[in-house]
Amino acid sequence: MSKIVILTGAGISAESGLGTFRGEGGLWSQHRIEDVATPDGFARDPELVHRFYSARRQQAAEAQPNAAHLALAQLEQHWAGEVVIVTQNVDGLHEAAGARNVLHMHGTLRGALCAACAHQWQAPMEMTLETTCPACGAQQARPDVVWFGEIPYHMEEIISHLEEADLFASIGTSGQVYPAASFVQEAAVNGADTVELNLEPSEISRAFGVRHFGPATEIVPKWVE
Ligand code: BV8
Repeated sequence: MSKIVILTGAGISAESGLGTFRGEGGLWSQHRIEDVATPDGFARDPELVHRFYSARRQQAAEAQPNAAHLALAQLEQHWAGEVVIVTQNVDGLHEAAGARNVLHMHGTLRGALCAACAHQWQAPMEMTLETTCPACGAQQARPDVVWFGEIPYHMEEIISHLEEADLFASIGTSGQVYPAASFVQEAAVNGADTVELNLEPSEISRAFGVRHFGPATEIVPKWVE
C-alpha cells in the first residue's frame, strides 16, 4: 500500500498560537537567528538562549493542537499504507493530536541535552545555567534542539522514507532551511507525487506538482478528506 511522507514546519502550529519564524513579528524578528539558534550564540549568551527557549517551552505546553494536526493524526490512523510525519517543529502538537509516527528532525522543546556527557532527559519548564544533569551532575544543560550548523536528527531514516515515498506533502514551511527544503527533490527524483500546503507560495513552491494555499486549519482537513 502507498507510503505518505509529510514534512511540517512552523506554519502548521501558527493557528495554535505558536509564532512562526520568518513571518512579520515572527520569532526571529525579536532575536537574531545567530544569537539564539547557533552553538556560538549559546556560548556567547546562554542566559538569553535559555530565556528564549524556556518562553517557547511554556507557550508550547499551553498550546492546543489545531484541526490541521488532528487531520494528520486521523490520516495516520485510517490510511491503509504508512504515514510518516517529519517535523521541523519542536512543539509536541503532532503527538498531542494523536499522531504516533513523528520524527523531530530539529529536536524538541521538552528535551534537555547535557553538553558534558550527551545525556538526554525531560527538560524542566524553566531551564537555566543551574540546571543539573541527572546523569553526570554537570551544569551544562542545553535545549535538545538542532541549531544552525548542527546535524539534524534521524537523517538516515528520513532519507530512506523519502526514497520509498509514493506521496510527499510539505505543510506550513517556508522552504528556507536545509536539509528539510531539499526533501521535495529527494522524494520527486524517487518517483513520489508532491504536494505543498501553505498559507502562500514558499521558496520551493515550484518544486511541487500540486499546491494548495490557505490557512492550514482549512486546507489540511480538506486535503486529508
Ligand atoms: C545542517 C531550531 C549539515 C529549533 C532550527 C546556505 C545554503 C544552504 C544551506 C545552508 C547555507 N548556509 C547554511 C546552511 C545550512 C543551514 C541552513 O539551512 N541555513 C538557511 C538559513 C540558509 N542548515 C543547518 O545548519 C542545518 N544543519 O545543514 O547540517 C547537514 C545537512 C544534511 C545532513 C547532515 C548534516 C540545521 C538547521 C536547523 C536549524 N534549527 N530550529 C527551534 O528553535 O525551533 S530551524 C527553524 O526554521 C525551525 O526548526 C523551523 O521549523 C525551521 C524552518 O522554518 P519554517 O518551519 O519553515 O518556519 P517559517 O517561519 O520560516 O515559515 C512558516 C511558513 O508557514 C511560511 O511559509 C508561512 O507562509 C506558513 N504559514 C504561516 N501561517 C500559516 C502558514 N501555513 C499554513 N497555515 C498558516 N496559518
